[in-house]
Amino acid sequence: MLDHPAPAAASLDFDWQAADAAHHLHPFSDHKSLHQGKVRIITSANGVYLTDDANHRILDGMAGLWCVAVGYGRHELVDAAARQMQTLPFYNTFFKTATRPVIALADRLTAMAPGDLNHAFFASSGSEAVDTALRMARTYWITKGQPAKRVIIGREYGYHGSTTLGAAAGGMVDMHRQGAALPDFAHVMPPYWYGYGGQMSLDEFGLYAARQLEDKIREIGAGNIAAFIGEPIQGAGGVIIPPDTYWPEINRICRDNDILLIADEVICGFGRTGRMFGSETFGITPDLMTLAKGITSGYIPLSAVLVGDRVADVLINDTGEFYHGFTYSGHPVACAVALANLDIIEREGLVARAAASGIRLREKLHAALDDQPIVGEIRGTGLIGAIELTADKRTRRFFDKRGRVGTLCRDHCFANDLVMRAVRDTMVFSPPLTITDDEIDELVARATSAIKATQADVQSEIL
Ligand code: PXG
Repeated sequence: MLDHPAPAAASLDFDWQAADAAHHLHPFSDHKSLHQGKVRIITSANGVYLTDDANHRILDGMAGLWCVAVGYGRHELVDAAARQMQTLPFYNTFFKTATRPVIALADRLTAMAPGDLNHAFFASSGSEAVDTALRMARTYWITKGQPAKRVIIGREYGYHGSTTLGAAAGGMVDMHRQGAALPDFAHVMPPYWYGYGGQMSLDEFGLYAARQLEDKIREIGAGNIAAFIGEPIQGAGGVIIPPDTYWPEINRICRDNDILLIADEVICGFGRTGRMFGSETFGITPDLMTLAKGITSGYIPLSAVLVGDRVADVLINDTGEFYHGFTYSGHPVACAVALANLDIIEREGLVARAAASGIRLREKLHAALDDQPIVGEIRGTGLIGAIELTADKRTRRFFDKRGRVGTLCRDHCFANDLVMRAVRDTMVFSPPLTITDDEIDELVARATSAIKATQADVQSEIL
């Protein structure tokens, strides 16, 4: 066993990597292969840059995990947390009590939200928000005397978190195989034109993919289905951006079949797509909306479910007690940080800035990478985007053994002090919304050298 270090002072001779390998189980990690290398220890961050314990300055093209919207090192958020901790570090919202930060945040979020999402329920993670939305959808139908309406339909490559309900709603088969395949969940194809569109135009494919939902509803029976859940853009599934025809058709299908529509905006919310919510970018009219990540820019855990009038009226007037909630539902410190974070987003015009920076980023990426043989597509909306690596640019053919080229490219990015994630062989990025033009140029330069190095590996058949 390793001695426990006193923080900073003993850190020089303490082997942090060894201690990590000995005692720390990481999320979504193959620990054996993790232990073959050394874990990278991030020690501080400012703006869009991370610093590691070897003093590398790394450009964070992922905004943490799609969450650090306002960038690192924002003292306003620290001050908001400290002030709230000094005044009231915790009180719950269960037994006829509330705190001012939670009320202020509910008021503000419901004013910002599109449509009639006039009520907010709080939790601490995106997964908990999804779990809550699914419980609300089923409770809605039970209250209305239609308990058979229980099935939740999600999409392949959808990601809705790691609680069992969220993982079952998501379309990640590896998660289903590890105990998260539940009855009363079904999945349809994602609107992934690059992968599945064949010779169809984008608009044709958008309708085609949406109508897979209609087919699935016919198969299961609308009388058995509670809700459809989808991310406006599927983030963790590889930044799958739907054609413009997709979401309006999904709205129609859900309405015609009396199925609730849940927009999972955990990644898309708070400006990521160039509008405040992805639902605005794509014309989605959700009954329920889940939010997390950008709500506090990741400075402290917080999530929310916004509830439309149709569901809220039933839950409030007819359900009686809704037996659901978390110790930290509406945590006052997290809500105070969220309010300060929204102040920054609004004051600095970060939503409009994300739209403009995204256009610039894609122009630069096209200029640098369009002629590279392994670059099949560059796509994005606002400051979320992807670069498809391909075995054949013309036919959009995937590499054999999917994921190996992507991993190689991700490692080249890391070696170039750039964080970009690989999803299969799709490189994905979502930098802080505060990224400057110079930093965009730097991101493009680093990504370009990583992709050229990957190209060279593929050509020399290092694989
Ligand atoms: N919904 C969506 C759309 C998400 O992207 C969750 C729910 C769950 O949120 P929590 O806070 O419980 O993690 C997410 C989370 C990745 C990656 O590697 C993506 C997420 C989380 C971790 C890793 O792309 N998204």
